[in-house]
Amino acid sequence: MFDKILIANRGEIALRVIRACREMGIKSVAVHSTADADAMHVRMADEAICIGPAPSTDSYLNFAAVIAACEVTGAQAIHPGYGFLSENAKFVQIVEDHDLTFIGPTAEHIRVMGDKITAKDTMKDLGVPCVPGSDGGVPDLETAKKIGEEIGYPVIIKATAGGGGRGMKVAQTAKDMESAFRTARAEGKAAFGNDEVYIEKYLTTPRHIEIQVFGDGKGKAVHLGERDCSLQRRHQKVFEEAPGPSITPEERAKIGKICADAVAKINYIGAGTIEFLYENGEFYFIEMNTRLQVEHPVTESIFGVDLVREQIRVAAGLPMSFGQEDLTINGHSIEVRINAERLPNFSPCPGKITQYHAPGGLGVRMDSALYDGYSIPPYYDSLIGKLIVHGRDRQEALARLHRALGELIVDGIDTTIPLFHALLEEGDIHSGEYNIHWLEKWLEATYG
Ligand code: MV4
Repeated sequence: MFDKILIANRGEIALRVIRACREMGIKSVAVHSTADADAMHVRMADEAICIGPAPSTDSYLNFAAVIAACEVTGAQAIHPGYGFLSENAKFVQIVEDHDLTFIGPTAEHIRVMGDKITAKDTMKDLGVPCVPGSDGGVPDLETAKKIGEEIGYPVIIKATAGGGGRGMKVAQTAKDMESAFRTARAEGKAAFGNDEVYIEKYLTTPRHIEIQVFGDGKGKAVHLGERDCSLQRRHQKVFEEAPGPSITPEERAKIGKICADAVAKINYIGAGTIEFLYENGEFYFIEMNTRLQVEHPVTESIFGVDLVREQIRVAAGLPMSFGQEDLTINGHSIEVRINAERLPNFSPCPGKITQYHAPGGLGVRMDSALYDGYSIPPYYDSLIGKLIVHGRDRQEALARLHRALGELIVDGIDTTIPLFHALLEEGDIHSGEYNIHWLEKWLEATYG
């Protein structure tokens, strides 16, 4: 096992990893930018080292500075958290070249899943159900139109280097194909330097269901059920739950086994998320995320496992501490993302926290790096906390969420807290009847 792990991240996820390290008797090293000298992760880690100026390109994304911080402190492994370097295959290669351990998948797995066409090809070959569409990349408009006729409109054109909603265009009819095709291509080129695109049947009212998988890198893998993350605004999730209110135990077991078998077959190591669109009882693969996700706590809550501890174990070459037969669901969990944002436009709202009070009590977990008097810097993500509740069933989890939101105090800035109070008044949220378009429609109807 490692003696010392460097955490190449900040905020709540850095604390999350430090906590796992401390429970495992592993020393932790925080890295920080000059803007984060007073940040909680710097205080909570055993050691901290400044790796550059405020912009993340010069600090949290600076390969050389992160590697040098390992050499200076003697850290043997790097946990990337989510975002930043977590899905950067080039960085992982450099980590390995320096005889350090990246706590996450191999550079090769990150590369394969980072290119959406290769990811889909790979998953299809492994028996994972995919959205009907083009067989790989679509070279020109003529081919695009032919595929449109074959699969039927509406279709969606997606940039292979995209993901998370960037470089996607819907063509409702054949007439839209030319502009949608050109725009998706141009966006892929401009944003990622890659103009390759592919085409899928456009699903009009799906849910976003993602399956948590975990592999030991040696051909063994499990699934930890699904999360329903359909409540999103502009591809940013705001409310996530597990289990999914629309998924039956039989469906879970079936798609879960398909996913676990797929990642076992490729010797996947660590935590991964296989994203699906779910419509009319069918799952359609869209993307795989090769990292720990923001919403991993809802899965931890219902399975009672520590996913970060497990990531560290397998990275150190130890076996996973559970098998599929040990994994049973207990109750229901919901996470809401507390962002430093002003409603109704969700504009970033950094600034000084004059008062912070975290909720507590049975079934409440608050993952946050906030403290009284902390100033949220303007340089980074607006996520400032995650409130995760657990109950014996969905109704109890919702009631607990309502109670915990009432205890939470974040003063001095605007946050997304009022959004969740408002959502808890909605019948569709209580019945669990929502899809990927529900939130944007509701926001439009509610705030105009
Ligand atoms: C789709 C789709 C409908 N049909 N693919 C958006 C982000 C990226 N992960 C995939 N996305 C979508 N792909 C097909 N074939 C609709 C979306 C989509 C979406 C997906 C999940 C959650 C929210 C979404 C909001 C708008 C569109």
